Amino acid sequence: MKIFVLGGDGFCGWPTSLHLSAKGHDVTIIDNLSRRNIDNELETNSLTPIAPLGVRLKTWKEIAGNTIRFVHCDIAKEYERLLQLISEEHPDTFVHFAEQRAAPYSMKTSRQKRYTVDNNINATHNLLCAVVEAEIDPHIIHLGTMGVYGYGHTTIRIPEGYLTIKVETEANDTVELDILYPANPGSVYHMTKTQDQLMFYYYNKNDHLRITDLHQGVVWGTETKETKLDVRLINRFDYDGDYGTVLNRFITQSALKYPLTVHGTGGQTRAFIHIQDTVRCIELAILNPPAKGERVKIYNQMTETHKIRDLAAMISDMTGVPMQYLNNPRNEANENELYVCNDKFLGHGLKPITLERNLIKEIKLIADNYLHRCDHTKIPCVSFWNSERMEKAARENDAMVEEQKIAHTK
Ligand code: NAD
Ligand code: USQ
Repeated sequence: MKIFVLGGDGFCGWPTSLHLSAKGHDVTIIDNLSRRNIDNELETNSLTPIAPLGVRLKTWKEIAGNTIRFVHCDIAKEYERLLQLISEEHPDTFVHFAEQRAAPYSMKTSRQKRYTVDNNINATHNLLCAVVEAEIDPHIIHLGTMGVYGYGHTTIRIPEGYLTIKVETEANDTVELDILYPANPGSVYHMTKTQDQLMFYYYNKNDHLRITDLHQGVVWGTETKETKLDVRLINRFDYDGDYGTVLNRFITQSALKYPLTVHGTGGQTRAFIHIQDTVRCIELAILNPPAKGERVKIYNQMTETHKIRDLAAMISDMTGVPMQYLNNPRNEANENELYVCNDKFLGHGLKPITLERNLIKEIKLIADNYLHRCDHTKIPCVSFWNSERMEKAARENDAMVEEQKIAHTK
């Protein structure tokens, strides 16, 4: 299959590109390298030493004998270029990762809020629009988020995208409707993903585009089967306060013996998936495309749920590194339950990598190889969802953070 991987230089996109190429697909990466530029802007870096994309591709050719092509293109801004590529190449499948994906980054200031909206909404819309204009019928797979459902106190098991509801009619009987699960974004970033859903709904209805939307949980881990083959293929691993996701941050912190940074009570429940399972799920989605005329196919791409404080306690028990409870910079519920339906991927044969059995391996990988690259000053989360959160943290947290820093350097 000819596959375009949009955002193929990123944390999920790079291992996916390698895996699809290893399976014999003809892969082209389209990326504007904006993620690498944001590292420069934030003066931070991946904990793992990621090679320039040209080196990554040359290494893959050396090792696997396969060519992955690269096109530098900003799909949110360079519509004509994207259209030309699609019209000339006629890809069978698109895997669309090309968005600004960090919630804290999207909440920093009006500049990052506006960038996230401009980039993510235009990237998705340009892709849909170009596919229609090129008059082709590919399968479009998008990486969405579990965060579109929100994190209320619900005891409902979250269905895969659609909710069946019963509504009373004017004639006093009831009709059953399948609607998109009500959107409840928790950040500007998550809001763009809820907007993506509507664009998919519309282009599927109007232009019969075949679309799969993967509502993915928090991804953890570093390496996959292919990225392990050579150090120049290594995947990125973010640990900083903006891009580091919670479990990868806890893995880094425990290796550093830096008290684990639990926001609020840690009663937030989230869904998780290992990066190797991400790659496998995308392959399964490619192998199971929707039929022409079928509504947008939605999968919940996650394998387990945990409360943040339970994860921190699990790692603390394994490593002896204490936990610290910090004022939560985010405007989110202190406690929530989360029950998620993920039957579709399990039905396609996914065998999940479990957190309990693999955490120690990840901690050891980081501790043994990359800790010297960590800049401790980049660990605190300094993006606040609103001014009340910022003021409260400034009043109560600073002293605590200072104490932790001192304890850590002793
Ligand atoms: P990432 O930031 O590492 O990768 C995104 C890639 O897209 C980068 O290489 C970036 O340069 C590129 N990109 C961004 N905007 C672009 C544009 N306008 N044109 C071309 N390229 C562009 O992010 P990731 O962690 O790999 O996430 C990939 C996707 O998966 C995102 O859409 C994200 O919302 C989703 N997702 C990620 C996670 C996670 O925990 N990492 C969880 C759920 C969903
Ligand atoms: N958290 C901590 N301590 C930390 C960092 C985070 O307690 O040091 C908490 C946060 O407050 C939040 C939870 O952990 O309650 C998850 O935060 P996160 O940064 O791991 O994940 P999130 O911001 O939700 O975003 C990540 C990805 C995003 C993806 C999303 C999937 O960056 O691209 O869409 O996970 S989901 O969470 O299911 O919406």
